[in-house]
Amino acid sequence: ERRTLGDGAVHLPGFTTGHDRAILGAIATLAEQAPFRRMTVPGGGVMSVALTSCGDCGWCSDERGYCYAAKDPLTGRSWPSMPNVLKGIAKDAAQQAGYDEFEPQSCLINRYETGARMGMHQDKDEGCLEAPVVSLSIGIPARFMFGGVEREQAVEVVDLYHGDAVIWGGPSRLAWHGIKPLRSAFHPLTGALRYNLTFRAIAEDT
Ligand code: MD3
Ligand code: FE
Repeated sequence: ERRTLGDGAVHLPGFTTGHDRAILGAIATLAEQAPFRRMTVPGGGVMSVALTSCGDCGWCSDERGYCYAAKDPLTGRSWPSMPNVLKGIAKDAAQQAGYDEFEPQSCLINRYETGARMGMHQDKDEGCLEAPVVSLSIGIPARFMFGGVEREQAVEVVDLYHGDAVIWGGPSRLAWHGIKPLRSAFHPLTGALRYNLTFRAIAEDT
């Protein structure tokens, strides 16, 4: 099944079906090498979401701002390489949405506990904004807020469930978006947790 969520946003409900255990196994192995951590944001707040990354670089935040860095600031080591199982699923999802050439360099993995949220933001630290972002949702559901390219545009709420893939390309690539505080729920594979994986192409000089 393939739905259109918005201009350039393609939703593939249940896309990861059959790969869930492989995805969760990969996350567990990655987290041994680059643990989930909550990062500080400019202004001094601490994110409620815990995150880690794999691939050539990883998304980082501190008091000074956001960037993609080749080394994990927590361990001082390079981020673990992107597991082939994850890269393959992301490339297949992108292909379904018409992006045959998508080559993700980085995968950001967000981990939500009950109450964790992500405020409205745009993703534009990647440099290559022509490439889509592929997201995979695993575990308990989340209420995703999907706005427009302008901050003032109306926000639509869309539920994202275990196994859903969404490919954010075209005009949706710069849409404002966020996640409402996670409601308490249980999923047999993750317990009370939700994971979101986002695969991104990053320009060299960012
Ligand atoms: C639309 N993550 O990591 S996934 C993020 O569920 C992020 O953890 C949320 O926003 C999460 O930056 C939302 C859906 C998503 C991800 C990336 C996007 C939507 C996007 C990038 C551009 C446009
Ligand atoms: Fe985002």
